[in-house]
Amino acid sequence: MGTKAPSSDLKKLEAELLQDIAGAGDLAGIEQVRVATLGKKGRVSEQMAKLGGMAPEERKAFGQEVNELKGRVSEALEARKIVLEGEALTARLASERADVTLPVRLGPVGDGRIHPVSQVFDECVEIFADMGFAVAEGPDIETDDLNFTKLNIPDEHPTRQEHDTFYFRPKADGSRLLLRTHTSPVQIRTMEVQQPPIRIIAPGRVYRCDSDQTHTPMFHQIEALVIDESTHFGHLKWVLEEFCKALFEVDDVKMRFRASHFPFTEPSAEVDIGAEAIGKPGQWLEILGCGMVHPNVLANCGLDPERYQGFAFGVGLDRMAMLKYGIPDLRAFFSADLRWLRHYGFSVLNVPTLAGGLSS
Ligand code: 2NM
Repeated sequence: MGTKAPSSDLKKLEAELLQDIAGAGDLAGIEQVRVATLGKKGRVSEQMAKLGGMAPEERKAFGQEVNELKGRVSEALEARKIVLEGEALTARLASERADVTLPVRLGPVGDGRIHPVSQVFDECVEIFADMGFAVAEGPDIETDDLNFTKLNIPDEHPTRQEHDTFYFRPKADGSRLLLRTHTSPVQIRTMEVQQPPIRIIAPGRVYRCDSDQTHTPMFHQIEALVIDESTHFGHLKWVLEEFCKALFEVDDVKMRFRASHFPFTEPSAEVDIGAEAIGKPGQWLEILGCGMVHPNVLANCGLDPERYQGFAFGVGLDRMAMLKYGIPDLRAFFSADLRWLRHYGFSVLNVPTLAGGLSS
C-alpha cells in the first residue's frame, strides 16, 4: 500500500481519465476510453478492487470517493460521446449528399424495347378488356376439325388450299395436325365448353405457307366473338367503331363495310377505314373481316342457332402495327434486327392503358 492518501491518488486518476476522455477523437476512440476506464479490468474497477483489502472505516470513505469519481467520469464519457456522435452525423451528411436532379439510371429495363406487334397486341387487349371481353387462348398446333370442319369449311373446300396450310405428317388413322391458319379454333373451343353470353377475344400467332413483300409465314391476329340471344350487326358495327377510334387514338373514324364472303359468317363484310385516322386523308385502308356467325358453326359447337346468334371478326395485328406506327416494310418485323427494334420499338415502362394513353 502506498504512503500517499488514497484520495490524492484518485484526484490524479480522475484528472488523467478526464484528459483521456477529452482527447478521444471519434466514436471508436471514446469506446476504447470507456472500456479502459469502466470496463471489468478498467482503471475505475481497479480502484474498486482495492476495497476488499481495506479496514471498514477506510473502506467506507474510499468507496464513496470512488463511486463519486465513477459518476463524474461516466457523465464526462456520455457527454463526449454525444459530441462525437453529432460530429460523425455531420460528416456523414456532408459526404453522402444525394443530387436528386441527376437523371434516373434505368439500366437494362431502359435499354429493352417492346416489339411494335407486341405493343399493338397489348393495346388491343386493353381496348377489348375495357369493353368487357375476356381473353381466350389455344394451341398453335390444331386439328383439321377445329381449324376447318367446325368452322363450316368442309373437306376439299377451296379455302383449305387458299389458306396455304402448314400440315404435319398424317397419323396412322389418316388424321393430320396443322399450324392454325387463324385463331378461330379458339372461338370454337370456347363455344364448345361455354354457354352464352360469350364475349371473348382470341389473340395469337397464326401460320400460312405464304411469303412475299406483304406476307410472312407467321403473323398475328386478334379475333373476337360475341354470342347472345339478340346480338345483331348493329352491335358489331358499334364495337368495331369504338375499337378503331380507341386504337388509332382519334375522336372520329370513317368506316366502310363491303359485302364479302367467309364460310363461317353470313352475312360477311370487309371493313375499310378512312385513312385520315393515320394522317392520310382521301384514302381507304382495309383493316379487318367480320360477319354474323354462320348457323352451321353454332350448331357444330352444340349451340342452338334458333336461340343464339352473334358476330365475329378478325384483325391482322402486323398490318395494324404498320398502319398505326408508319412502318413501311413487313419483312423487317421478324428479322431480329436490333437497330430496327431500337427505332420502331417501345419502352418497357410505357404500359398501354386507356386512362394513361395507349402509345404515349
Ligand atoms: C374473320 C372474319 C370473319 C371468325 C368467325 C369465327 C367463329 F369461330 F366464330 F366462327 N371466328 N372468327 C371470323 C369471321 C374471322 O377474320 C378475318
